[in-house]
Amino acid sequence: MRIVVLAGGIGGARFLRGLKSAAPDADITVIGNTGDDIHLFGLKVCPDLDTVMYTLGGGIHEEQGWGRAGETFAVKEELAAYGVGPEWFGLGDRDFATHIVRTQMIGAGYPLSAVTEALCARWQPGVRLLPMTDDRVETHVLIDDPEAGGAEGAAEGRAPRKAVHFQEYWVRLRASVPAHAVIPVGAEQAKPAPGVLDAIAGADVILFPPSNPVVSVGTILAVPGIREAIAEAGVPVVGLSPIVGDAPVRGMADKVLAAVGVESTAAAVARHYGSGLLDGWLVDTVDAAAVSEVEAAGIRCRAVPLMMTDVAATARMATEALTLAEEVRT
Ligand code: FO1
Repeated sequence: MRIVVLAGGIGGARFLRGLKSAAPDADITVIGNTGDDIHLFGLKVCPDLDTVMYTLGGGIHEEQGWGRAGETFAVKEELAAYGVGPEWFGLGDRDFATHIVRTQMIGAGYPLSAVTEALCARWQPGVRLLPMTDDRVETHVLIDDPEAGGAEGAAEGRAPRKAVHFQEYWVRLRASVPAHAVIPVGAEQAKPAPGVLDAIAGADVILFPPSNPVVSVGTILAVPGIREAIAEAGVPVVGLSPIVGDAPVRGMADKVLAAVGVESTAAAVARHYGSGLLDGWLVDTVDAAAVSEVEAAGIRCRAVPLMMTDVAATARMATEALTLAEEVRT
């Protein structure tokens, strides 16, 4: 069975670990979000690609869900000693090696897809990991400009706003201020990476894991051609809600959902994707009341446990998603 998964960071990577366990013989292609990418210290950092690669390759810092296990921070400390920032983004020594290899290969003319394939040759994640595009896309978030009157100024609607890089919004600001817009800068000019459209066209099933529907799955869908390819693939598309009991299981999906006018509920996210894209949607058992609302939107829905407490629980979720896919397959 050929499965295509649109994955963001931590939630997507953890789901993939369960999917591999539930479908060990499946041919899994992951289309990874690159909108979180950031250029620091002259290096290109790809958080979501690295989280998938490290998690499935066995190198992840398990509690954090990002970065490498067994990290040291000598380089980060030396950079700080030189007064070279930013200090708010925790890059470890082992992780730096990944960004050095990536940046060196890109500098030699290799596209990000080839670089990702080369890095995965070491990590053997057991899936084909494709960046959504080889072109540069970086998500920015529009916030109230704290230097210009901040939130109270905004109350009168007069404070100017400014765009900050997604990583600054999420890591430095801890998503603590309202996001007025989320802009995947460069998405309109981006092209799907080699292999992406072929993988979608050749899929038997397409899954949206419990990744952030705006800044992860949403960013992948913003690359021209990808949303259309999925809608026209003619195979079941099944998603798993990242929102459980009206709150994101992890991260700050509610902050960016508000930015795009979507309420933080399992049903609202399904409607946000739409029945033109989704054939099936899994909500957690605490959201069982949402099933009828989702079905009314033309999307088959089932309530099952969605907490990825361990690989076995996640494998059960993946099995439920694949089962629902077979039910909706016309
Ligand atoms: N997340 C944090 O909350 N704090 C960090 O210092 C941090 C550093 C970091 C370094 C490399 C990397 O690949 C990811 C990192 N992340 C950090 C996570 C990252 O912000 C998110 O994983 C994704 O961008 C969103 O899924």
